[in-house]
Amino acid sequence: MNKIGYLPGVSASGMGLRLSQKFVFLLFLSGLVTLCFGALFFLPDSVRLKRIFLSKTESQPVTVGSDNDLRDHLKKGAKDMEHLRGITSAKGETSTKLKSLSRKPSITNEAKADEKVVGGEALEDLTMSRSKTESSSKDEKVTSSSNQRQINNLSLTLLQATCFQFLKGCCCELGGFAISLVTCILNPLTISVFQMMKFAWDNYKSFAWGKNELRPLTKNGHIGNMFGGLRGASIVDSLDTLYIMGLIDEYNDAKEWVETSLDLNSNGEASLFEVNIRYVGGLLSAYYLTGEEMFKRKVLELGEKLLPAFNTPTGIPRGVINLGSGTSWSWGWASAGSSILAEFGTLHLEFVHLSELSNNPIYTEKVMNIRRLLNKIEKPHGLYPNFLSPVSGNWVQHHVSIGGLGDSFYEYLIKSYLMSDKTDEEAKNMYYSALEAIEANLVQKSPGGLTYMAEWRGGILDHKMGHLACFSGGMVGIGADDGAPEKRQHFLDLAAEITHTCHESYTTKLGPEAFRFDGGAEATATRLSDRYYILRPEVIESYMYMWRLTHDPKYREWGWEAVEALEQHCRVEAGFSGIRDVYAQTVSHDNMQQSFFLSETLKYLYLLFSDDDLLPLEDWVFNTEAHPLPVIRKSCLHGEGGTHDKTTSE
Ligand code: DMJ
Repeated sequence: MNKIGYLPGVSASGMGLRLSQKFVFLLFLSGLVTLCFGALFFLPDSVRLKRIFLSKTESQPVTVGSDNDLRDHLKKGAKDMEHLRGITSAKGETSTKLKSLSRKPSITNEAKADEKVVGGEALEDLTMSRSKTESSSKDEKVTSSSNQRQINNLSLTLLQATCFQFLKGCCCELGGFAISLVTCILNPLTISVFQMMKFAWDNYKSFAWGKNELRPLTKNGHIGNMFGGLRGASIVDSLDTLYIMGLIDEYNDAKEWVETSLDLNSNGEASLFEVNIRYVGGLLSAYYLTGEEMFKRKVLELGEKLLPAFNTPTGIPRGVINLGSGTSWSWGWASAGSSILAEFGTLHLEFVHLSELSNNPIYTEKVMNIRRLLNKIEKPHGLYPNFLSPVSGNWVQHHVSIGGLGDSFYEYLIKSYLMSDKTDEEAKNMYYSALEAIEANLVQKSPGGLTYMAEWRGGILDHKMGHLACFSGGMVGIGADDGAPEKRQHFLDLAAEITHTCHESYTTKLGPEAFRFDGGAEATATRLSDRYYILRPEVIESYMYMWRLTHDPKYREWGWEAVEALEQHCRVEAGFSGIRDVYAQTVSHDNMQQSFFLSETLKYLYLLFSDDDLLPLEDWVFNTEAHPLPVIRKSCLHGEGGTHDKTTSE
């Protein structure tokens, strides 16, 4: 029966509407039709209409014959896109430029032309120059083709999202339609990230569905060995991003796959850490955002399978677990059978929520036991080394890093405090003591005035910072409010300085895996082996937090630079790919679309360009894979209220 039939006084047929109701409805409807189709007719080139409304075979082939034609296209595109390029212009102008982006984008050139640009002529454009001055004119050129593609994409997405929604024709969807239309028109920045997500997802779905990650050059799936027998890492990692962006059909496909095909009875060597941050984190946040019980069932089933990893003399879990047999062991490469700080120290947020959802304290007990041991063990200069024996409970090596092997342990200390509604004093104290030790021993200023966090090897400083360590700008920022009040500004300054340094490492708008500050280097990778970029999120993550904390427009400006660079250098025919050398003249792709690109990089970009009330930081804490988990309100810790009162997600 038609839903409308249930409304009192209104018959199932529109004929039963009163005249005034009919009039309002028709007015609304015709407004939408006019807007939708008017948008098409006001667009500059009608060939595009055919491309949108006709199938591929019916549409007129667009030929881009000579290089001159192509250049004409590029020029035209560049002109139409001036307002978008303006975003990366002089600082003072940025906020005006950002505002100017709120005007409706217009379609410029042909998608076919874009393809040609990407595939052929643009090879020259898709190069990266190491020096900033060398690269500037090239960047201009690259920007025009990318911008042209961007605006086509924006317009297409706008038209698809709005017209398709409309043509579905359901009255109750009109509200959603209006909202997406407003969002599209008012915020082309978020819609371009939305479009990137859709592109990444669609290609994953076409070529790698059910596999862990997409190989976008060879157009096939990658399974890898991090998740044991678990599959669909990109699906689980994407659930919340799709949902937040309003990609509801895509979210529904993902949900259905999780329900019918995510097999948790797998055998194989899984990383406890990776399964926790991606699968447990992804399912938890999908549950909290949508309220779908199926996600809760799945995550509790998975959580139980992780528990045997903690069966060690100290309760410090080993890094690898067979989810089928429950046997666990340490990574072969970790010295003397040790466990890794960033791995066993990055379970707290998810495990506390597993206890919340299951009403079983065991998960919280496991992570509190880790916390206790770390709190009481002696620490060299107050620092936490990266390797610890799960047998003796002693440090195995004195290598300290805020980047790889250490990073998210520090992140989870402050986030545990925030997620506990600021009641977890132990986490807070451990965080600020650790930060004090980091500042005293690791934080350095380069000759060029850049602040960075060096690594520490038994007392000797290694003047290098990893891309992974760039999350720390955001971390120091979100913790600024809760330390000593007189240090608030100091922490905000430190956060801003680190984020600035990380932005500096993005010489070519994308940054290397590690960069150095010795031998004359100022945030540049000096080793060939450090020059790759695998679509990592950390720098953008810090932009997002710093934007939320300061509203300094430079963070959005920097985020937009990253969007452009991702489009120019990482977008390939069937998805996004990492690149092998951020300084190389000719781009070489690594053929991998990492699942964290969908989960983190694109989500942080989307949040960076969205209003602060989309997942407000007072109510949500992001796990290290950017899966939002709700703050657990104080009242529930004292047993007040049911499950539904416990979090802020409802
Ligand atoms: C992600 O899986 C997580 O952010 C993790 O904490 C570190 N590495 C990747 C992204 O770079």
